[in-house]
Amino acid sequence: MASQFVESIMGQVTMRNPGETEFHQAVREVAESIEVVIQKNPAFAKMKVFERLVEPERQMMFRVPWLDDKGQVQVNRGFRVQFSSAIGPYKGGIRFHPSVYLGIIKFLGFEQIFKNALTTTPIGGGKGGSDFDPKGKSDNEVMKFCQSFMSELFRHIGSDTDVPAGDIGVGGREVGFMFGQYKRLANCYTGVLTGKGLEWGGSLVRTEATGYGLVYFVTRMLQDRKTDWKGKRVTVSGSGNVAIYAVQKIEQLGAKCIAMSDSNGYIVDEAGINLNTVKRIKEIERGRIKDYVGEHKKAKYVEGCSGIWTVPCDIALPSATQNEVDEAGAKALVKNKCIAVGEGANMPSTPEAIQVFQDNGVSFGPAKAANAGGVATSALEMCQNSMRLSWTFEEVDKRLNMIMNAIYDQCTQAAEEYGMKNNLVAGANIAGFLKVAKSMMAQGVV
Ligand code: NDP
Ligand code: 2IT
Repeated sequence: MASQFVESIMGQVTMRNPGETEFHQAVREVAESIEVVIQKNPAFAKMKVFERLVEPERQMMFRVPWLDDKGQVQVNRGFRVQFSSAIGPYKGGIRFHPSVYLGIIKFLGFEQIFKNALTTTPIGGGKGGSDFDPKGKSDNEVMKFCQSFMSELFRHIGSDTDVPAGDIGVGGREVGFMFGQYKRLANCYTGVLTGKGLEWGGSLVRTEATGYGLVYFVTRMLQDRKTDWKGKRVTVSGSGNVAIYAVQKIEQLGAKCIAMSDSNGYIVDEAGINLNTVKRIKEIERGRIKDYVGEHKKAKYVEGCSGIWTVPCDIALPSATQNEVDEAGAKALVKNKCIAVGEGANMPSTPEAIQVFQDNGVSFGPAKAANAGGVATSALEMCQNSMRLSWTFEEVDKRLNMIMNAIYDQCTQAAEEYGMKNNLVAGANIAGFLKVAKSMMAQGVV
């Protein structure tokens, strides 16, 4: 039964943001978790802290015109939602994918507020993107698009204002093109984007950070079950930045990845997926996961990506996109005795799927906490840029590991304090919210 607080918030949010279903989903989950906090702290209710948080501080939508290789004019739509600057400059990635619309950017920006608060670093929440599809585009077209996108975005961002980074469809190549255009327009060399190349202000470990951080977080979940990665069979959906480096780290810790996917289908390799092949296909050739079976004859390819959850595994790391694990997928994982799910992607599990995991004793690490290693290392990149120096790989990796452990501790402690022991969804939402809420209370009605 939904409470009056949740229903009143959702009434407002759905009325003001019609049709933005992913945003509604993200807000509902946080509202349900933090209701107990509001009850305990009437001042938060009086000062309408949560009602303010669900309204972005500022949102931009803009035209992105560019010329393709045939000389034809193309028009895309660009977005940047600056959600909350309560604890630091807006911070969050940029997504280029044809499915992007305001509702997706808002769900991502909203979640980013609490994720960033959990990282222990001083960064606010924001997100951006475009419905541009980099797939099948030449480098020249991607550059033209990125330059046009930044020609509008540059006036809204800055190293102490809003610091974008990568997300789906935005990696080192795109960050490079956007940075080049920013620098030219602003006449200023600052760490305005993270995920930069190592030669021009990037941080070691940022490429690996989300996947590594996810694995560090799930390590703690496994420790709580008195087990570890050794000998575990792991399914990792997606085959992009997050998925690849999660697989690299689990292999180092003695587990084996048996299935990966892209938006067309999934591969199963019982011998353990050969990560070098996947890296070459995805990072260099920009090919499809299907290409893998051409080189590894014992592996099989299945068309359609949702069936990946029916592959028996001990641990699942959904690392592709939102709502990729539904109730049926969750039930298949439970049936096959999966013991832990760590979310590498943002909001990959539907509310029904999360319920299935929680009802069946599957350890569940929610995205806001489990995938925060990427943005946390972005904050470390900002720190190094401000100091104009660079730390070693070991130094950054050590800090990332400490941060993921600190996030885990905050989540478990908040869950326990508010009577929901072991519920990391509630713990993450509560701990993230408390930090932001206290800052908002101190800063007055803004
Ligand atoms: P990439 O673009 O590197 O890879 C995305 C992967 O997910 C690809 O394999 C892609 O397949 C697949 N995918 C994307 N959209 C869909 C879809 N609609 N249906 C099925 N599969 C899809 O992105 P990242 O690895 O960076 O991001 C993956 C997830 O992790 C996202 O949810 C992102 O928000 C989240 N995340 C990323 C962070 C980062 O630092 N990069 C940090 C924290 C979270 P295909 O090639 O077919 O499109
Ligand atoms: O969802 C995320 O946390 C990211 N895409 C990373 C954001 C960042 O600013 O590094």
